[in-house]
Amino acid sequence: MDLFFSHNSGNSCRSVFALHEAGVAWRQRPIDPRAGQTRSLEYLALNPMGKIPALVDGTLVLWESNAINWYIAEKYPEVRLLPTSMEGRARVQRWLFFQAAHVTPACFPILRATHARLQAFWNFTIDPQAAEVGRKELARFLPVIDSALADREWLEGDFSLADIAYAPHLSLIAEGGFAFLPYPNLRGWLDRLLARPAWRRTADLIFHRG
Ligand SMILES: N[C@@H](CCC(=O)N[C@@H](CS)C(=O)NCC(=O)O)C(=O)O
Repeated sequence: MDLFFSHNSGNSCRSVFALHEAGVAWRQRPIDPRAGQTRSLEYLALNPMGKIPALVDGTLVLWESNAINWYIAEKYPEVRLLPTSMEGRARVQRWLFFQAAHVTPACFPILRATHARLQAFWNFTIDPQAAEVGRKELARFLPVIDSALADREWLEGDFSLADIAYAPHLSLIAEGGFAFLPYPNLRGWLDRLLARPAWRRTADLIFHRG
């Protein structure tokens, strides 16, 4: 399996985290968007959006980090990154859609405005008003996660792709100074996520070497 990713990319980070949790062999294919490598004809043939990450496994070419993660979880069921019940898998999917459609888009303008290393790497334009809108959106979304974690360590009881999905962008806004004080269950869960050995290896690869 080859994973094409970029340093300083939260979405790449999500799939690298899943691969590290799975503990399987994969080939690192770092590419640099600043050097136009995501726009090369070779890469656009893998992902016509020119976005990262993308996975190649034999004849399978896959983009969208959560689709990649779902494939990893199904390919290596013994790692148990998904619940075994149909209902449990449906609930994990709900968390993945919630992350991709709501939480991460709200985090983006906040991390653009607050995260110096990512600002420098991606040459972000800072929009304070958009960051404020993001904060208001998160004030609606984060209590949902905080409540879900009131009586459990992980979103669906056992650690799963649902937890993996949120680590990159929540950790990035935390690094930018976002206050999670009103969300103690969420803060504890984020700390548990970031303490996992697979996360530490992931953050080292994605955020500390680019
Ligand atoms: N929903 C996609 C988002 C992928 C994405 O936007 N990746 C960013 C890097 S974090 C990217 O490729 N940015 C460069 C671009 O849009 O050209 C996923 O989860 O894989």
